[in-house]
Amino acid sequence: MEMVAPWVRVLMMLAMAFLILFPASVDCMVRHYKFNVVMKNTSRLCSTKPIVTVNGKFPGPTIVAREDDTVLIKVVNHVKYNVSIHWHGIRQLRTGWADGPAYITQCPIQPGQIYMYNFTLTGQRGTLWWHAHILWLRATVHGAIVILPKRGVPYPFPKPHKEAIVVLSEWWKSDVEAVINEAMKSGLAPNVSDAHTINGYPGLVSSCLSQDSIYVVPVTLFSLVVTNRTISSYIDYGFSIMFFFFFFLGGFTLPVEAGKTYMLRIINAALNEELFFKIAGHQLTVVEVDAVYTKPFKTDTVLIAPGQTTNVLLTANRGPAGKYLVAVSPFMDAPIAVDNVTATATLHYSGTLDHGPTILTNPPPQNATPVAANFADSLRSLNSKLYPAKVPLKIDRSLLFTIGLGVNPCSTCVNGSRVVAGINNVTFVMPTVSLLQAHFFNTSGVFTDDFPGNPPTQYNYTAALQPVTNFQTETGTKLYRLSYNSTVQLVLQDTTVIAAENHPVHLHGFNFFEVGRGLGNFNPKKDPKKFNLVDPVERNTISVPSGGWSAIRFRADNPGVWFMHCHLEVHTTWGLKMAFVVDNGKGPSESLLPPPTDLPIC
Ligand SMILES: *[C@@H]1O[C@H](CO)[C@@H](O)[C@H](O)[C@H]1NC(C)=O
Ligand SMILES: *[C@@H]1O[C@H](CO)[C@@H](O)[C@H](O)[C@H]1NC(C)=O
Ligand SMILES: *[C@@H]1O[C@H](CO)[C@@H](O)[C@H](O)[C@H]1NC(C)=O
Ligand SMILES: *[C@@H]1O[C@H](CO)[C@@H](O)[C@H](O)[C@H]1NC(C)=O
Ligand SMILES: *[C@@H]1O[C@H](CO)[C@@H](O)[C@H](O)[C@H]1NC(C)=O
Ligand SMILES: [Cu+2]
Repeated sequence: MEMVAPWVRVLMMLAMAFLILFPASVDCMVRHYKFNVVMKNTSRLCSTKPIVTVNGKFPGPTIVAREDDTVLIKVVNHVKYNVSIHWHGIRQLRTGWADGPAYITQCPIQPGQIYMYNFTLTGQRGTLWWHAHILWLRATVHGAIVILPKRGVPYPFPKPHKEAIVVLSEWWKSDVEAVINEAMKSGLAPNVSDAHTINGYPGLVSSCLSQDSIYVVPVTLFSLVVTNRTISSYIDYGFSIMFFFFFFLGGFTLPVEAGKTYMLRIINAALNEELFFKIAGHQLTVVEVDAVYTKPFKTDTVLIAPGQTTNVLLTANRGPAGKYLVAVSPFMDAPIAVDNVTATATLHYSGTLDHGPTILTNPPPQNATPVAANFADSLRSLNSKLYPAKVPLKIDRSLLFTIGLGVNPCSTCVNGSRVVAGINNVTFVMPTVSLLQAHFFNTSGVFTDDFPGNPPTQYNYTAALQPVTNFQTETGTKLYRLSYNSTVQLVLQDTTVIAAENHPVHLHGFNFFEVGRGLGNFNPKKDPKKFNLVDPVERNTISVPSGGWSAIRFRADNPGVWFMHCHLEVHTTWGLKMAFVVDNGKGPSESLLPPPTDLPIC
């Protein structure tokens, strides 16, 4: 037997003690977390500002649980803003009250108030994440959710030596709420961010080189919160994932040992930018996206859109020593301004001198459409016996939604007009009470269920030039009603109104299969013949290609009100959003549960 440190032995003994004390009962447990939403002065890019955080951390704490566990998160709002938190990608079967988007499934948690999110993890395993779902607070209010497989169930790939969470984000030197408020007033696009971050740090950004001083702060990647089971879950997770990271102020460092394989759980928490992720000299093997296993495939570049998560295996096969650059850069293949600053981190082989050279890599060009398309085309569901792809084959509802920008009159705006966005020419208007409450209590006057299932007028959606007559949108709080368990095919069609752009569309409450994608206008006669109905990728957020379309399918087996929106925050703000209302079924477990007693009121 290998020599183990005394503290490891102590932990092992404690683990055994717990197994004796809590036999089998640990099969599915209740995990308690407390999220204090607090301001925290934070310095990046040589300047300091107060940011909204959970528990003073940026990125916020990681939630760790197993499939079948129930998670209770008590959110306490200590800031001046209204707050709500979304558990991005969690199915929330019958528990829409815990989904989180403000004014969709709940009223906001007002300053001084508390709300307990209560949900069970069913049929999902992998990486998801949580983020604020109100205003632009998710810029700094976000963190990882790790769903481990059920106890004793292995990953469908070789067990990695260690795991690490890699949260990608954007940083503005200005107050983020001031950035979007300024844009809403002018009717123009908001300022792009000043840098991207990897686990909170931009790395070597030339505009700020005074941060070379190295601070080494060991930080555990997961924070297990005070609970009666703290120690058991610590051990439970600790053995598989205990992993210390070192934050250098000059950037984030990922320590590896030559010959070992690591799993990176990558999350794009950026507000407005799709990102490329690359590590110099190393191939990555994609094994899971959005908490669904994929057929493993090797790539040197990962494309990840806001809202998406991607697990990759990284084999440290370049040793025995060396330092390799990790680069995160934007993907934008439309004439739209983005933050073009590359964030950097370092892959550091153990035994390498800190001051040695780092092997560099060039990020793909910003407009590298082929790199992006190649990545998207490589994704396939694992579709194994244990993890089948249950693609709906018979379709009850076939929908076509155009997604894109528009321009509406605005007398107080800079140009007398404002940029808006919409779906099927509807710019969604947020209600002042929650849609789920209005649905559950049958309150009239909050929404209508006449969202158009097809574009109200047909035109060449992807024409090089759009006539000005296509610019204006209609406004309203319109929902699309689905009966329980109906199967839906939804074609998301980008438009070239103002400009074609790649939109990462996120559906709450469901996973869907992307059965097809293409450029130009969707052809309902020809394109379905090429659909992949065997092993299409299953996920919760899909990047619709710029000037193209993506066809998704899902089964409406989750009663409630489910938001669907572009996960570029600027487009959501401009109105690229709608919701599905899914009626109750007839069976005993086919209806929405009643609201919890502490549900915030408006
Ligand atoms: C942040 O710093 C300012 C100026 O030093 C101070 O007034 C404020 O109280 C600090 N805020 C927090 C949340 O620590
Ligand atoms: C969480 O919700 C379940 C129903 O889904 C309920 O039985 C349980 O009491 C709730 N727990 C708390 C702490 O509210
Ligand atoms: C946005 O950028 C403009 C031009 O650089 C600057 O004048 C303005 O102050 C910025 N707005 C915010 C909120 O930082
Ligand atoms: C911890 O256990 C005690 C006694 O069993 C119980 O009263 C308390 O509510 C539990 N706390 C949590 C956070 O579950
Ligand atoms: C917070 O939410 C409540 C309920 O919707 C609303 O009345 C209030 O105006 C909001 N506060 C702010 C500062 O927006
Ligand atoms: Cu979301």
